[in-house]
Amino acid sequence: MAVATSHVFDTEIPHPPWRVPVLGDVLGMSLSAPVQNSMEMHRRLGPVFERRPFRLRFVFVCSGELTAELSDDRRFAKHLAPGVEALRSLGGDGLFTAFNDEPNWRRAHELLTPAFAQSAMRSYHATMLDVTADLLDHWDRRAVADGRVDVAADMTKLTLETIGRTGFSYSFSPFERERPHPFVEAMVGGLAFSQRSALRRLPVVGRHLFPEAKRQYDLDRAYLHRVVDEVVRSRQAAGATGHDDLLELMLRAARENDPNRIDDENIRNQVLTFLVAGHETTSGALSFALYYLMRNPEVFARARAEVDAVWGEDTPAFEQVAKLRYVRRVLDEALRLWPTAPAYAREARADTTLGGRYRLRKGDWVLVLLPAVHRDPEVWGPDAETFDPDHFLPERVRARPGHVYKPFGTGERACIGRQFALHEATLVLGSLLRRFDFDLDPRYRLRIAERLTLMPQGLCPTVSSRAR
Ligand code: MNH
Repeated sequence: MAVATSHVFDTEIPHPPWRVPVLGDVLGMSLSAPVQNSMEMHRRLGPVFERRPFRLRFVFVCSGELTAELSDDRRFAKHLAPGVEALRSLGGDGLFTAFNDEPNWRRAHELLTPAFAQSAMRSYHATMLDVTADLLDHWDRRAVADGRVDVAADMTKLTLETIGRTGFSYSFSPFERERPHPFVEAMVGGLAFSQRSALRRLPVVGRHLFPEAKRQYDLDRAYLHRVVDEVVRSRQAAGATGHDDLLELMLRAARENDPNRIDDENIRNQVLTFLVAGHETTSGALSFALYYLMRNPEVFARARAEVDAVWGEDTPAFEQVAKLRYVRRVLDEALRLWPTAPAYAREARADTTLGGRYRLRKGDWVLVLLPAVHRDPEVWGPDAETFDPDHFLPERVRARPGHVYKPFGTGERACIGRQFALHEATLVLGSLLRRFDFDLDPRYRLRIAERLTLMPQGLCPTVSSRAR
């Protein structure tokens, strides 16, 4: 395929052929699978390329070396790419969607960071165990029925319940429902629509696109706000009753006139942000990890042997979770191949040159396409595409350059929930390995659904009680 180039950032950057007036690079684009579609582009166009749908401009970075350079916080900062900025209609100035210079970002960051320290994780452990037990019960019941489970759906139930209960002492009662909680449906609908809103901002035709969808979006958004307000109100009605969670931190700061206190509207934005950011990505990570475990019997056996050796028959104590070093490497490796938050954007703080070659002016930004970065053969060698948890053996991690593995983003705006997610996911994987055997149809081919995050689609193995 011919490679075309264009002048942007004062530098020639490859772009797909067939660029046409007005529409730009829309030919060959995909609304339903933009990440996988861009990975395909990367294979043809190399480590840096651009796509210009309509008047938007996306420059993709796919190499480890450039990703490391972009991690220099003195030269680059988080940028809200159009897809993330569109989420502000739901998340406002909540942590994930706040602009760097919005005062509520620093206040909420200072206020909530202690809730994600290692010491705080300890206090969530019991709740995480409870929610995991609910999942195990649910799968026990499935195992005596036909055994079929929908991995992604059940992982999503689990992770939403975990953040609901640990963060806000609120239960969605997920395993008592057949269908997803309406919160999840409204969220998925709201997220999908907000992504299309970039198109709705196009001149003239834009606001006429998706009129039905806009009405549904308004309903979804109102519903999400009702749930959040209900979560907050049920707490305020209970008064200060010894809850020790994210919501309590925020409400207490307001009561006690803490310098980092945030107002009611920002609290609402944070609650919604945490309910959304705190579950989809972890659910996907768990689902991909289970997929690879089922497809790699040797890895499965090693992981299970570790759980047996470290946990035995006991309920794992807090400290025993991080001791599952191999299970953790399975997760790291799943998040390498399919980082469930697949991209983030970085902008130049001042005029600069990236990679000694791409001249960026202050404010110019690029997208780091993580699944491509994480498969850079310069960093990962010839087996970059192969699932192998030993990629994360300590000596191999030490031998690699820094800042080339970024599933949780980078710098000050990196994921606040990293420890939380890893503790939860390791605990759940360990528990499942110990309790169940899995049978995945050998004809199943990994398909990946893209919303904001990546998720395996149609992953429905049969589970049975572990053969002893
Ligand atoms: Mn999380 C930011 C990935 C789990 C809450 N998260 C980010 C970013 C990535 C990310 C990447 C940075 C995005 C950017 O630069 O624009 N997060 C993940 C992944 C998992 C995950 C892959 C699970 C696996 N995240 C969680 C959990 C929570 C959470 C769990 C909450 C309990 N994440 C956040 C918040 C931010 C964030 C809040 C925004 C932080 C900030 O900008 O201050």
